[in-house]
Amino acid sequence: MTTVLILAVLALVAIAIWQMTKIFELSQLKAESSQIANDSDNKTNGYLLFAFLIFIYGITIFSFWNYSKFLLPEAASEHGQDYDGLLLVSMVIIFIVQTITQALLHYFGFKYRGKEGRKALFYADNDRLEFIWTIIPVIVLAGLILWGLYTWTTIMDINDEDDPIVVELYAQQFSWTARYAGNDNVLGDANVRMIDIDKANVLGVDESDTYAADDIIVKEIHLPVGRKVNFKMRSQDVLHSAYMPHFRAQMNCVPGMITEFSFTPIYTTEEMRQNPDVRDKVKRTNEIRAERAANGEDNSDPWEFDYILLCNKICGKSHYNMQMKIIVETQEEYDAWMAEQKTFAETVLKQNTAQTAMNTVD
Ligand SMILES: [Cu+2]
Repeated sequence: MTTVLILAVLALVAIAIWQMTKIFELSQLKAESSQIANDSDNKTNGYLLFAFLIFIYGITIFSFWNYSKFLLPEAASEHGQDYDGLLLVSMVIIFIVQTITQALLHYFGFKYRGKEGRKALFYADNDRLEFIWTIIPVIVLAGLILWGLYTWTTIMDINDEDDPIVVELYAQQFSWTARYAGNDNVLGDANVRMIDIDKANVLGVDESDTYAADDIIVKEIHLPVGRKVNFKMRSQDVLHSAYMPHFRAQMNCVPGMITEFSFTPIYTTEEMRQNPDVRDKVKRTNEIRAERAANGEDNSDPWEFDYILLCNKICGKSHYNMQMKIIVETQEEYDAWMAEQKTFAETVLKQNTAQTAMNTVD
């Protein structure tokens, strides 16, 4: 921050000096005014245009070369592939059009630069030209928009086809909790007003709702590969946003309402760890971490790739801490994990029964 301020002050001082020298020059009243551009000024500006063109092409190539590796790896969900395809085509079109139009713009700026005795041509209009440069963007943009709308409606069409697993994502400052709908695959009713900390009913699940008994509350999401998941998001306090970047999924979590997102994971965590881009990223990160370890700094444990759920709304001081691991595995591994989990009936409700029994004894 201090560096930015110092730079800003230096820039302002430089501008002030420049302006003062200009005032000084003007006060020197010469016969030939230096304020009117002559041929040599125009030529210099013409060449500067080319220099700027080379600069923007150069910085584009530099950015591609240096920063492409920071992009997300291949999408790990079915719809994510369509989403990436749409983005890629849009970016390629923008890139080509930008490269060509910038070259033309700068070239003509140079070619028709001011020259002693040269007069601008008065050219009213050309219907044919205007038609061409209107119709081409119209067709391209209409195509992209229609394709985008189709992709959007397909992604956002959340339905119960193909027997999806129902999982609730519960957001609160500053953690995530997931609730599986259990054997009946129906989530029990829940409301923040029913939160009962004494009974450890932290999600406010309705204890009298029979659908709630087999719900499973966890702090780590496991998903079987190839099976559709319908997520239902809730928030306890402020706006949060459930963001699962590798699955190209994001949905706001809004207090007082249930929002939804659905996707089908297509690669297990193990498979994704073998992805060349992921391996490269893990390798780079661990090189940095090894260096930190050598210097005895924090955050130096070797890192292993895992899918992740993040909060993507600045929801408070510890917002950065809101994350939960997602493990995509085979159906067998998922079933084995699920069998180990305790249901709402086995945890909160059982505690209730014990409490009531104790109260009766009293
Ligand atoms: Cu948050």
